[in-house]
Amino acid sequence: MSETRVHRRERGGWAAAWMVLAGLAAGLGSSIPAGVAAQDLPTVVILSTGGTIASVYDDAAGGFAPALTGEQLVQAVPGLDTIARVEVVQVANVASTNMTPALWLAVSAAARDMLARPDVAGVVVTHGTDTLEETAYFLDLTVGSDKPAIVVGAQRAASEPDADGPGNLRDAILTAIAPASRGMGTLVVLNGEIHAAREVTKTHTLNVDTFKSPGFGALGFVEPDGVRYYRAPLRRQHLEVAPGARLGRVEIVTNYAGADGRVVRGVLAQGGLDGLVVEASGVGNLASDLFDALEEVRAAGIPVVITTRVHTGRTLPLYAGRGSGVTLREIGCVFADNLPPHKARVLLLAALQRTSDPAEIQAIFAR
Ligand code: DAS
Repeated sequence: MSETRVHRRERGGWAAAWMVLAGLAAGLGSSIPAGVAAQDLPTVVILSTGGTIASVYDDAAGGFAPALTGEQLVQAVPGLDTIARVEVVQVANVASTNMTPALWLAVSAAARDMLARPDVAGVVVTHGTDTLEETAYFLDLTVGSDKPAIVVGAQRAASEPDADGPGNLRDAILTAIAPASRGMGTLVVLNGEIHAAREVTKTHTLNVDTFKSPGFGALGFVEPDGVRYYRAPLRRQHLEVAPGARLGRVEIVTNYAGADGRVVRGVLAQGGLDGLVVEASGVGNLASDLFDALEEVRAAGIPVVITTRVHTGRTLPLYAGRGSGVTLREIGCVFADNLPPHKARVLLLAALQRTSDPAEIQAIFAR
């Protein structure tokens, strides 16, 4: 069934459009050189992990589920053989809601190994969109190569007539081989936009125009004549995380009207907590009762990181009163700058490999 549906999309004229694009790009100095022999084309390694980009409709289950391999995703992109030599590594085939820190480590190690090969220009990670930005940020922190790692997904499953996966995958490969992508770290490419891993977030549940960098905008675009950048990410850092590392247990809790700290006390009582990320309100303020519970977490020596449920802007100790930013600073909480809770958790997990000292963790969040 999947084959039939994928081929139905190809018959829809995408292949013809691709030939026009490839021809245009060949003459306009993009990453598609004219008249280059196949063996001289850049090599891109696809690390396939699943997600909607690899999903087809499962009649028995009544919904979409990952089914296609990385090889099948590559085969659905017409004309790839004129721009890159593509190799595929199947790392997983899961919905990205089932990505785990252990899988992040596996993807990061594979990316590092592949980028260390002199013949590899870049890697492309195919991924579900739900947690794509977490994996992308982990890779940005840990891969440590000048060559790009591109993370790509799709909003329409491969079995749909308007599947956006093949076009997005083509754009991701073009971005991976573009010389201008060097030094940009891990990039997220969907819907023709190129975003920095630290800044990008999914903003719409269904629309194909979903990955945005609120407050900042895209770094660049994949256009008919090639990849074009307008700015570079400044807030990048490398944290060494060994492939066999044990990433700790870091939970996320949220502030809301009437938050009384019961969830925090429950998490603390279970034991084994290595860190806590709090999704505060506004510039970083909490209900007083939630603050009381956080004092217990801090008294146990566990790092606490303050983020906000507001979509743009940073957290800062600005207000006084029990639960305010000033009191959170007094008990040794770390302020996450403008990272959202799920990315603050990624950074905290990586930082905890080096230290659990709040001052040192604060310095890492300030970079
Ligand atoms: N199936 C979801 C996921 O794997 C959604 C998607 O990929 O767009 O994240």
